[in-house]
Amino acid sequence: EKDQTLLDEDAIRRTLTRISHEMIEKNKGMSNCILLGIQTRGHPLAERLSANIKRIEGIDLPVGSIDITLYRDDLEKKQEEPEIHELDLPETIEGKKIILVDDVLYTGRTVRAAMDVLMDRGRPSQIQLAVLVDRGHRELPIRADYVGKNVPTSRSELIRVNLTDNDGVDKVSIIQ
Ligand code: 3GP
Ligand code: 5GP
Ligand code: MG
Repeated sequence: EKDQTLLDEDAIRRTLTRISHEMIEKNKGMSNCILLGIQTRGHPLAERLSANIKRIEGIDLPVGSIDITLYRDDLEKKQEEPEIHELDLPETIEGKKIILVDDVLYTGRTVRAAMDVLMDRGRPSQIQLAVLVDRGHRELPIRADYVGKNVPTSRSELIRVNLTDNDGVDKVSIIQ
């Protein structure tokens, strides 16, 4: 197993700081926004972005989480509905801007399923997407508004995302 570090602790912190500034600029101050972390590791990332935005802009952004099993409608040609294990919304999403946060963006199917659920639960005014790593290989016309790092990968490579909250260390690496 070959393991190459892409982002260390400092790089992750700086990347999240940069994305926080991008969010504040794009949303002109962030009023009416909700951060929604995709479990597992999207959730602590959303909490960190919220803390950054509090520090920079002085605004308390609500953070929710969504736990979703990977949507696969191409698995052995079997239709599979996205399985939502949990949706924790801090408040009504009606008219709100929802910013989805995930660790890795790959085919785009997880994000698509998350968007489906949100549209069922109300009418957000806008949905945006932030990811720590975009590893390519999209199977749907989905792109992120905020990207920590673009990492061209082969399908057999794997991005390992370690966050202190789950893994005791902050580190992103690529595994061959
Ligand atoms: P996460 O829950 O923090 O996102 O899906 C469980 C874990 O397996 C994920 O952690 C993710 O880090 C890892 N993982 C690696 N490759 C894949 C993949 O192709 N699909 C999914 N769903 N998870 C993957
Ligand atoms: P997608 O639905 O875009 O194919 O995959 C996105 C989800 O799968 C993310 O929640 C992410 O955690 C997980 N995922 C896909 N590929 C990888 C990968 O290489 N590394 C990690 N850590 N997660 C991945
Ligand atoms: Mg994830």
